[in-house]
Amino acid sequence: LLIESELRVALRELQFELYYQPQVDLKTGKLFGFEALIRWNHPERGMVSPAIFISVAEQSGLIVELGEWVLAEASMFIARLNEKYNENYTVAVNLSARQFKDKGVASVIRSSIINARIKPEWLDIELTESMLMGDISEALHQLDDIKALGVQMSIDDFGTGYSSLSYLKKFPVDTLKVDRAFIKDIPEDTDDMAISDAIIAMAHKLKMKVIAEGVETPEHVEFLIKNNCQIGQGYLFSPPLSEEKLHQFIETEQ
Ligand code: G
Ligand code: G
Ligand code: MN
Ligand code: NA
Repeated sequence: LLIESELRVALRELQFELYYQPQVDLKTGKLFGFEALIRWNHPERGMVSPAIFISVAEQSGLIVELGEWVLAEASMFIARLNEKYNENYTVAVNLSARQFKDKGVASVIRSSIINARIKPEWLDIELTESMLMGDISEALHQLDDIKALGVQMSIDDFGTGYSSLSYLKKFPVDTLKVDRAFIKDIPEDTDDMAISDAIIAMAHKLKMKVIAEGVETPEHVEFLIKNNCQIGQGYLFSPPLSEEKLHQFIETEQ
């Protein structure tokens, strides 16, 4: 596989970059945190989307090394940022299924926290529902090991996978991220509004925060505020940005 050997070179030559997408408090507009999203700055092909290379990295096992780089980089980023602005912003990092299964994942996360000298709660680990199903007791073990570090944990793309609601309450998860599939057709699609409303209400009853993904219009915001969703992420506020562009965003918006 060409892309696999290219990925090895890319790791060695640091052709990767993290972009950060702002997450905002929907009522106040105040910045809450960021999601880190990897980009591959390929010398010939330009910016390559993770949608193309993450699965190759997973299959080849390179994701473990790449994931370590992402965790280290995101941790150093949030250290710089919170120092500069004297804030407690969070940075969410996507974990892949293969990384999550790796026995060493908690110690990798711990090393990133220690090296960057950050508060563990500044780091938010994003998992998907499918990663938590299968061997539930094994998943719970991993979750508890990671949670013991003091980081936050989120379930990404919530509602699109098939997790069992009976396990949801057992997972030490702080936040549900409502998948943008349920947001995009609001306010036209009344079924999507019913589902989003139900997810938000359930999350709150389970004492979890909710982040709506794919917030693109003022109508989305209006619906989410009305239904008590505190935080949103999407193109209405900002696309994922390079660290340099992010400083401009913070200094002009906040
Ligand atoms: O940023 P966006 O374009 O296109 O991301 C596409 C997909 O890649 C998303 O599903 C996102 O979760 C995933 N992704 C982005 N960055 C990372 C990363 O650092 N690790 C993993 N495992 N997935 C990522
Ligand atoms: O799968 P995950 O939720 O980790 O990845 C987030 C993905 O959603 C990234 O590819 C990011 O670029 C993309 N994204 C972020 N905001 C929006 C938005 O408002 N609309 C759409 N269509 N995609 C978005
Ligand atoms: Mn995500
Ligand atoms: Na998502």
